[in-house]
Formats: sequence, structure tokens, C-alpha cells
Amino acid sequence: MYEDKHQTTSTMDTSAALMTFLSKVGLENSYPNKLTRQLLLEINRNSIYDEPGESVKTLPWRFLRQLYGVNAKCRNCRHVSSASDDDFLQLDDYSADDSAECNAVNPLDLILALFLCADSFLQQEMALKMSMCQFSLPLLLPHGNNSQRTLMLWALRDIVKEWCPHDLSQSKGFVEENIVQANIPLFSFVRLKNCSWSKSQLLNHVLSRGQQKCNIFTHREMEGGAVKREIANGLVEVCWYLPCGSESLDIFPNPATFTNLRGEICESLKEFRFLFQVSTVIFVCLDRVDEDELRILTSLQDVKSKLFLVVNRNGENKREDMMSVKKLVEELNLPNNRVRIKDPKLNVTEFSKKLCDAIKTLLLDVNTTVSIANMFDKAVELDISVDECKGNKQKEAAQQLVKEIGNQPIPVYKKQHLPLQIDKWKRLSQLEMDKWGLKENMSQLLEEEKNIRKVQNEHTTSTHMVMFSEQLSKCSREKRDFFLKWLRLELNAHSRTKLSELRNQFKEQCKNKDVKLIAELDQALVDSSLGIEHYMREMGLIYEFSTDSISSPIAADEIAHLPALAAEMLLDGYPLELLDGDASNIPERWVTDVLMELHKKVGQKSRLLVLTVLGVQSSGKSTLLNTMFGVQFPVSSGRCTRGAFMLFLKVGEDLKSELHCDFIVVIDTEGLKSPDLAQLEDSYEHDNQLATFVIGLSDVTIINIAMENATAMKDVLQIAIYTLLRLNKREKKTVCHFVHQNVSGVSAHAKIMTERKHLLDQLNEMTQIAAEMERQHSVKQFADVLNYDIEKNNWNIPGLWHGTPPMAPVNTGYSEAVAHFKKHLFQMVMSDKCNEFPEIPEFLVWMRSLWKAVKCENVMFSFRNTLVAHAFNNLFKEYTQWEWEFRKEILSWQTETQSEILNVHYQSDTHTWIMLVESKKSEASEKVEAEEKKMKESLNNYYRRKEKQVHLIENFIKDIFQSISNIADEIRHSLNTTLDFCFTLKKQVQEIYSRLPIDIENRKKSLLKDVQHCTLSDKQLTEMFEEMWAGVTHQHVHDIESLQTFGKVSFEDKSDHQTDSKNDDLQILAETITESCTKFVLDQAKLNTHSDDEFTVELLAKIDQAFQENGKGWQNKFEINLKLHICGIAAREFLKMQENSLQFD
Ligand SMILES: Nc1nc2c(ncn2[C@@H]2O[C@H](COP(=O)(O)OP(=O)(O)O)[C@@H](O)[C@H]2O)c(=O)[nH]1
Ligand SMILES: [Mg+2]
Repeated sequence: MYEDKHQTTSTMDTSAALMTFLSKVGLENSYPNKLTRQLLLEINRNSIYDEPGESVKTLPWRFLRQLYGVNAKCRNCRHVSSASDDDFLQLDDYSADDSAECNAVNPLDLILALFLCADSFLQQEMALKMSMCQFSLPLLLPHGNNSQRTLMLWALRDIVKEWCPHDLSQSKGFVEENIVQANIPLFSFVRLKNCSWSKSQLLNHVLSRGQQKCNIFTHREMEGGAVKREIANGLVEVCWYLPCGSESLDIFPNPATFTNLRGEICESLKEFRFLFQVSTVIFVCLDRVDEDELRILTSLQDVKSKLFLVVNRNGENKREDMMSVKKLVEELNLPNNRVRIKDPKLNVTEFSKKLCDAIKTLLLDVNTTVSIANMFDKAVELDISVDECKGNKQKEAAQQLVKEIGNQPIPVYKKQHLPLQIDKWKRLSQLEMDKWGLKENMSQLLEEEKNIRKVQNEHTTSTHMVMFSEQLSKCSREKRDFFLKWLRLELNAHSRTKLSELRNQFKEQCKNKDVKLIAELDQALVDSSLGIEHYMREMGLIYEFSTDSISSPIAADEIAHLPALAAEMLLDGYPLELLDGDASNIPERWVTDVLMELHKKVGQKSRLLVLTVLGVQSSGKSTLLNTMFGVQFPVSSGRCTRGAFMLFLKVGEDLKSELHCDFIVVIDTEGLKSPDLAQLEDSYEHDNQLATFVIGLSDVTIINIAMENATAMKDVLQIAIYTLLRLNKREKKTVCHFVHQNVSGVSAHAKIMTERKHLLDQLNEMTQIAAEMERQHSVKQFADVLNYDIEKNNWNIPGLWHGTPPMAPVNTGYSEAVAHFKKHLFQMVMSDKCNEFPEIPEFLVWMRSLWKAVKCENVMFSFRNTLVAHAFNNLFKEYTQWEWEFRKEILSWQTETQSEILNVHYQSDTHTWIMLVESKKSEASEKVEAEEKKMKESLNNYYRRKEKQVHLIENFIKDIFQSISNIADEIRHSLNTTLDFCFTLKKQVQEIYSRLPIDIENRKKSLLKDVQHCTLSDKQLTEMFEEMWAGVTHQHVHDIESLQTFGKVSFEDKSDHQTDSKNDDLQILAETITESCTKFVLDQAKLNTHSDDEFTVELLAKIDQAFQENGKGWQNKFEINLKLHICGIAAREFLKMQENSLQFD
């Protein structure tokens, strides 16, 4: 009875106190749960300039922003007026002190208020960032649902920790687990009314023994800690002790959970009861025991095994106090080792050691462990609400999906359920690239490509994909968010064991330097990862390959609606995969349509500033972006997803005009190969391609360098510069910032400067070589290609952790350096007054053409760096010369032979020709063989010349020999075809000539028949005869004339139609067709991808189509003339192009 009354009044008091506090800090309108993470992702003045505000109402926002930048200083709640408090002796002015007090805020109150105002997703993110700062987190939140205390299970769901228990440390193993799911002993700390020490401070002392002192719990000695708490009593906080595996650093060999109840137990009986039930041991801190407390404690069950008293012998009435403690101990029959008494002679640090030893002993014979997830039922039983409900539809859907994966290995599962992204898609990308190289037969490539597209289109969508896209498209936005979050959690949990095992092996092998195994493990890591991004990728591919005739269970209109869905998700802050790094391919249609939808959704206001980060894998790129922008790119120690992901961050109204853009697009890249892997594969293609593409795409590129891998970065940069030079398309240069990780600001400035100069010198030198190769004489240095200033664009960022993880908090130096970098980066963008950023449609055009160009430059990407490329280029120049001689030789032989064949007397019999052609064919084959041999000889000789740095390109020699053989094969094939063609032609001509006399005779007869029945003048007769004669001869012989004579002057229709107006119309038609076809010819000539035959067929088809579209009503002659005219133009353009390309090479 007493308890209930007590609780009701206190509930009323506290909710009034809560509202007062919320309005004091300006959060009254955000309560309950109205703040979203989207609010914090906006780029605005406040998010860039982190300055204390004027009023106490700015505190929550500043806290959140700093927390988003994982700055552990965020708990120092200061605003301008509190910061300027002075400490003058104010003996007689007590009122001034009061007003300062009423404007001050206890950090714990602020954190609690923010948790109460945040929505489920923001709560999770706050918890995640707080745990990175090693802050305690709320476990039981007072004033939650209907003023109830709430168990914060959902809010902690996202936290994953790694630790190394000592029994595993021998095997170098570690445990990686979702912290709410881990079964760990739980130690709770509570206090009685009379307790003269800060148990939070005591706990901090205990937990940071062994390492630097850290303030896990806020306490009275901290900044703002002395301010009276207004709402936070009844809050239960939680933190974890996790061993790192080192005996000298770890205070306990195994993990342990610690909770801390704020306020005395009498005021929070429910919380206390809950803790008592779930804890392994509960530590009660006290000076003395009051009567009602005695009653509460003695009424508990099983108290002997759970209770531990921590007594401070300190008060004025020491004797009396100790008597009350003694009474309690006797009543509970508590053994001696369950009581620790602090002597006034000991200070807190010394006492914490004793307590630490006691806990260690307790840990040794623990037999009850508990996970937070398992507290659910206990909470419900005790009438404590939980922040996630049972029977949540989205959770069930996600669980169902993951359950169905079952024990299948992930690679097998992916093949079955996400088939579009497996080999075919990869092959398609390879085909695309081969098309630009000179590797294989074009028509074969095109055919294969067509087939793959067809197969991809006909794939029936797997049941899991149907389920996935239904959950995304049929639910409300909030439900969708929940589904995706659950799915991510479930998938991570599902693959965690396997992945962490692989990662462990990977780390081991990196030490052993077994490169082959390393590469295998790297591939296994990629194959075994499964995340939301794989489902999203599949969704994109379903769209990419869909045509109107689809046979998938997802209906056509639903597929059509996918881009809108993805655009919505982009605006909600989900990343979009731009470049699929597993397949090195971009689903262009998908990306284009998604971004165009987004463009529509934002009312066509979509100027984009693109910012990219580039660096070796696991060099902290994602961590850097997450810290800078408060985003959540996946962070892990081994690479799982490859490629580039883009995120859209809105720019606030206050900055749009200064930044000249509406969105900041942040692109995170997979990371270039680590040196371990680079040794193995001599193919640098993928890295170089990725780097060039993202640098070319971005306005700002951050080059992330950890000292140990600067060389790898340098190599990639060179190739990127080279390619960018070659592409030479954009007027505006990408701004380039170098971020040096793990370098503190003060460390030997001079030495660092020398190193940077050295790096820049090398880059300059390479740029010069590249510029020389590309004959771009205006380019003299690195800064001519990328916008870079050695003084201004270098940033030092100290190490991420302050101490040894997992107990180390994020180094404040790290977060401040990142915030500083961010501020200056944006200031530099703003200071450039002539910045103009493209809107989405323009960006897309650029992206597509860049990607195409990057694919064309494929050859370039196989080089490690510019020196190699240079050496190769020199060889290539000579190679082209040899090839040209080869072709020239064959061509002149061919022309000669052709005319020889055509000139054979037409009456010779077929047999003679066949003999002739056969002998010519074998002559051709000998000719080609001889030339091939000559060319290979030249190559051999080249490799014997030392001055050409041939040692750099030794590993290419096999390929080049092969490509000479390929050329020979190709020429042989084409020669044979030409000879066959000659033969056919000759045969046709023969037939025409043999038919000619009969033909003339027939026509003559019919003409005479006509003449007999009509009266025509002589002139008319002559004309008719002429026409007939022309008809007979022209029809057959025309096509033998050389094309060179056609298309030199503008087209004139020589056929005569009935009327002038008809002639005018035809002239216009002819000009239109000529114009459109010439454009087509020029485009094709530039691309230079088709063989001549293929191209001519295509061109003629195009002309035919144009004729068809314009009806009929002209003579065949007109059609033929126009075709000849256009083919003449085409022939000359191609010749010109070939000459150019020879000159260029
Ligand atoms: N020691 C240390 N670890 C870091 C630093 N930056 C990031 N990490 C850790 O390195 C791992 C890989 O980081 P991540 O950001 O995923 O690297 P990415 O592959 O380049 O994106 C993570 O476990 C990070 O916590 C750093 O400066 N020092
Ligand atoms: Mg990353």
C-alpha cells in the first residue's frame, strides 16, 4: 500500500518535472519520439560550424550533432551564457548563482530527454554512437510509454561488440556478437538514501583500471555533473566490460555487464526489483540502512546469493551507521565476503582496486548469465514496457526470410535466389569491355550479349525477391524502415559466425604472407556476405533487364514502380549502389531511372555536389565519412561489399545559395586492394577503373592515406591522372584532399612536410610523363589535372581509438580533426564563387559518358603505374607501325589479286576460276604467315633492346604474341572472304553477260509489239529505247563502280520525275536522309567499333528505314543513287578516321 501511494505521487511529480525540463531545453514539441535521424543528416550552417549557442535551448542540438561526429565532449553541456560564468567571489549575491543554476543542465537529464524525444531509429543511432564513445547507455528509461519505465531492447539492438576472452586468446580467436544477445554475467549497482559517494565515479574507477581513466558514467565531478538532476532518477544505465585478450591490460578475463540505477532504490522500487531478478550480483552502496530500506531488502528472495554491500564509513555518526549495517547483515545472514567497507583512509582509486578484486572472484564462479534480449519476459511480468513489441509483422517477415536460408551456404543461396547478379552480369561487364578492346570477334560478342540479356530477362524472380520487394513497396515508410532494419539485423546475425571466422583466417594469413590463400579468403569473404545491398542490387537488376514482355511474378507495373521506391529510399537516407564492384558494372538504366525519379520528387531542384573518398581497404574511409556526416556506411575490418555506394544529403535552406547546390552526394568506395592482395594479382584493372571513375565523377575527392599504404595509393593515383588527362572532358577540376590517418597534428611537422613534398614530386613527375604521352603540353604538374594545394589540402587525423579496443573510446582528437576538416572543406567550396553544380539529368549524362570512356580505357588500367604504362605505350607505338605495315602489305596484294581475278576473261569456265581462287587462297595464306613471322621478329627484337625499359613490361610479352597471332587470323579470314566474294561477283557478272543478249531480244520484241499499236514520234521512240537500254545495263553493272567517286558533291537527283514539285520534295528528302546518315557515320567512325562489312549493312538498313518512313513514289534509280552517295561519304570518313588513328598512335 505504502509503495503504491508513493509511486503514484512520484509519477505525477515526475511527469510535471519532465515537461518543465523539456520546455527548458526546447524539446517540448518533440516529445514523445518526434525527432528523426533525417533531421540530423541535413547539411546546414549548424552542422558545419559547431559553435556553442546563446541559449540553453540550443544544447540538445549541439549534443546530437557532436554525438553524430562521435565527439566524446558532447556531454560537456555548455552554451554561451554558461560558458561565460565567472568565478568571482560572490559572497553577497546568491540570486545570481541561482539563475545560473536554473539555466544549467545535467548531462544525464539531457541524454534522457533526447532519448524520450527520439524516434526508434534515432534512438538506435544515438546508442550506437554513444557506445563508440564508451558512454553508458539507457537500459530502463523512466517516463517512457504512458509514463511507464521502458526496457530499451530495440535501441540497443544495433550494437555489435568484439572481444577476446582469455580462454580464446591462445588460439588468437575472438568473439563478435550483438551485445543484446550475448549471455554475460550482469552486475548491478544501486544505492540507498544515505550514500555519500558517487557510485558512478566508483564504477568508472573500477572499469577503467588497467587503461586510461574514462568516464563511462556521468558523475558529479564532471562538467555539468554537479547540477541537480531534474528528471533522470529511476534511469538504469548499462555498459559492458570486454577483455581485449591481454593479461596485463584486462581487469577481468571474461566479459561482464554493469548496470547503474540512478537515484535511491526507495524511489524506484520497480526498477530495483527488476534489476534484482535479472542480476548475477547486485551491489548496494550505502553509508547506513534506514528502516524502510531494511524492510525492502529483507523481503527479497534469494538475497544471500545476490546481494553485495559496499559501505562507506564516512558519515558523522559513524558508529550509529555501522550499527544499522550490522543489523542488516545479521538479518540477512550475509557472509563476510559479501561486504566491503571503505575506510576513510583509503581514497576511491585504492578502494576501487579492492572492489575490482572482489568482482573478479565473483566472476570466477558465476553460474548465471543473462542476455538483454532474454529480459523481455521478466520486464513484462513486472509491468515494465519494452520498446519493441512481440508479434511485429515486419520482424516476422524478416525472420521468415532469413529462416528460409537455413543451413545453405551463402554462395549457394545467392545463386538460387539472387541469380541475376551472379556470373551472367559479370560476364556482361566483361563483354562490354572486350567490345572496346580488340580482343575478340565483334559480332560474336554482340550475339552473346544479346543472349545474356534475354536469359536475364526471362529469369523468373525468386520467391525471396518477391517477398522482399513486396515488403518494401506495400508497406508504409515506417514499416519499411523497420523491415529493413530487422532484415539487416537478422542477416548480420546469420552470417556473423562464418564471416568472423573467415576474417580471422584472413588476418592470420596476412601475417603468413601466403598470397594465394589470402586471395582465396578474400573471395570467400565476398561470396559469403549477404546483406540488404544484395537484395537491393537484385531489385535493380530485375528492373535493368526487364522489358515489356516479362514473365515474372512481379507484375509489370510493379517493376515500373521500383525506381520511385528506390528514389524515396534515397531521400530517406538509404544508400544506392552506383557501381557494382563484384561485377564491375553499372546498371545504367536502373540508376538513371532512380535518379530521374528523385529529380522529379524534389521539384527538379537537384544540383549535386559529389564528394568521394578513395583509399586502400580498411584504411578507415567509411569511418571517416560516418564521422563527418553522421551517416552509416558499413564499417568492418574486412571488405564485404565491393563497388561504390552513394548517399544523398539535403543541403539546408541557409546554405543552398552559398554552396550552390541542393544535395551533397557522398560516395563511399570499397577500397583498393590492400598490399597483401596486390602482390598476387597482376591485374590492376579493377582498382584503376574504380578510382578513375569516382575521381572523374566527383567535385571533391578525399584521398585517404594511412602511412603504411601510401605507395599503393600513389600507383592508383597515377593511372587515374593519366586516364583523366586522356579523357580530358571536363573543364572543372576535381578538388583533391589528402587525409593522412593516424598522424597527430604535432608529430614532427618538418618530416611530414618532406614526405608530402616527395609524394607530390613523384605525382608531378608522373603527370609530366602522362602529359607527354598524351601530347598535352599545357599540363605540367599534378595540380593541372586535379585541384590540389600542398599547403591547404593536406589534413592530419590522429588515430581513431583512445587506447586499446574494445574498451577504448573514440579519440576526441580524431573527431575534432574530422570536424575541422569538414568545416574547411565546405568553406573552400563556398569560397569558390564560380562553382556551378550540375542537376541530376546533366550529372547522369556525364556519368554515363564517363563510364563508357572508362570502359574504353580498359587497356590502360592493367598497368601498375605510369612508368609501366609509358614503357608499354612506347612499345605500342612501334607495334601499331608493324601492324600497319602488315595490313598495308596484305591490302596491296589483295587489290592486285582482285583486279587480276575480275579481269579474267568472262567466258572462262567455272573450273578455271575455282583453280584460280584456290591458288590465290594458298598464296594469301603464305603471305599472311610470312608477314606474321616478320611482325613477331620485330617484337622479339624490341624486347632485346634494353633502353626501352622492357623489363617493366615483360609479363605482357605473351599477350602481345597472342595478339599478333590474332591479327594474322583475322586477316587470313577476311582475305578468304574477299576472295570468295570476288568469285561470287565474277559469277554474277558472267551470268549477266550470258543473259544479256536474250534479255535485249525479249525487250526489243515487246517494244516492237507496243509500237505496232501506237503512234509515237521518232523522238519518243528514241527516248523509250534509251530508257529500256539503261534499265537493262544499269540494273546489273552499276555496283561494280568504285565508291570513291560518290558523295563528293552535294546530292542531286538525276532521275526525272513527272513534276518539278515532286523533284523538290525528293531533293529535300534526300538532304534530310543524307544529313541524318552522315551524323550516324561520324558517330560510328569516332567509336570505331564495327568492321566495315557490319557497318555498311547497318548503314544501308538505316537508309532503307528512312525510305520506308517516307512512303514511296520515286524511281529505284533515286534510291540507288542516294545510297551510293551516302556510302561514298561513309567510305571517306572511315578512311580519314583510320589515318587519324594511325597518326595518333
Ligand atoms: N586503429 C585504428 N583503427 C581504425 C582507424 N580508422 C578506422 N579504424 C578501424 O578499421 C576498421 C576498418 O574501417 P573502415 O572505416 O570500415 O575502413 P574502410 O574499409 O576504409 O571503409 C574498422 O574496424 C575501424 O574501426 C584508425 O584511425 N585507427
Ligand atoms: Mg568501407
